[in-house]
Amino acid sequence: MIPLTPTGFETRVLRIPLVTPFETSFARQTEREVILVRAVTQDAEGWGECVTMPVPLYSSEHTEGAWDVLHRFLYPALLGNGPVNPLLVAGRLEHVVGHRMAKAAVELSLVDAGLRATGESFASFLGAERTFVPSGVSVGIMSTLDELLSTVQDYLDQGYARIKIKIKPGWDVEPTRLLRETFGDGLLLQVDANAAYTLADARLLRRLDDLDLLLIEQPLAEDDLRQHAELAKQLRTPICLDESIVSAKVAADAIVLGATQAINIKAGRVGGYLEAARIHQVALAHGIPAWCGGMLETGIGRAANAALAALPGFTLPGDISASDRFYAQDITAPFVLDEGRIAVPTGPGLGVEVDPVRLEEVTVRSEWTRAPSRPGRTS
Ligand code: OSB
Ligand code: MG
Repeated sequence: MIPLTPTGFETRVLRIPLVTPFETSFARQTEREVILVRAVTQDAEGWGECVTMPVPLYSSEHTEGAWDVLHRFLYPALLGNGPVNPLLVAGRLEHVVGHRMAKAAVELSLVDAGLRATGESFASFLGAERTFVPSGVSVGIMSTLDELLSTVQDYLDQGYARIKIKIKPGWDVEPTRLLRETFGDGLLLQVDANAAYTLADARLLRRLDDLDLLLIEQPLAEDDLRQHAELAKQLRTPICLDESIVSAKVAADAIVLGATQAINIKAGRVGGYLEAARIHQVALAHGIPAWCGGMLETGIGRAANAALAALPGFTLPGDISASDRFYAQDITAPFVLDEGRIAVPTGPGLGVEVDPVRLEEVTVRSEWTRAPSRPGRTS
């Protein structure tokens, strides 16, 4: 990829209303607060999405923290230091510990700019082998079983290829069994606990074993690798780690330990799409199925996810739903379902354009950071 000289970054906090509240074991969301990064370089502009939430409940990152780290530590490492190879951005930011979601957004904005400069699509750059990816949907915790049934029925009518329901203690075996009994053996079904259980719940979780689930996602805490390996010995249902997998290194450790039999790959959680692609290689090499997770992305992150999910090792349907699953109006043209699939963008870079009017409507905070003027120059 061509080296770029970044001249500035525009950072925006967006708040976009959700079409329906989204409840997980850790939070109930009615809007998506997200950070959008625009890189301006001498050759082209590019976009990145920082998938932090306003509260540090899914992971340790959150909006205000990411905003601070972007402005005080990440942008200064890239501005005023000459050309930057977008593929080496992660290395330039490595001295900052953690803050992977913020790093992922910066890297994506420069990779997008680099690809737009040469006209190559992100999918082609990553080595995508598919033009469409199967679309799964993540269904939040509901207040009643009836509401769950009608919601899932509606998604199936729309053509979604796979259903994932969020579970927590008190909302686990019963709703999952009801879905299996109602929709039959053909339904591709999985559950996501977002770390809501402990190893002491093994007996309860074993009751999911006869429901023929594709997998159970992140039953235990983020740092419970060994305990996930213990739990795996007691379950037939494959365990799929999400929160725990923060790098390719941890992915390899988790696989070898027997802690994970499938992997949810999210670029934000692991520090960028390049690390995400490496995790996919690790999974492929071990014969472990991988799939692309989601963080209620806008059209920017959704476009990037579709490209990532088109790599050959993404063998299970991802959480890449149509835009209208979350948003009545997105900041790009919406992604739509086509026979249960999403089309992978083919245009330069991420292949989607941000609608400036909609962007302005949903922006609650914005700031420009420019490269410092070079010392020694008078004009
Ligand atoms: O655990 O996969 C998760 C959303 C926010 C935080 C964590 C998770 C999720 C989802 C939604 O499940 C996936 C999507 O974007 O469709
Ligand atoms: Mg998850």
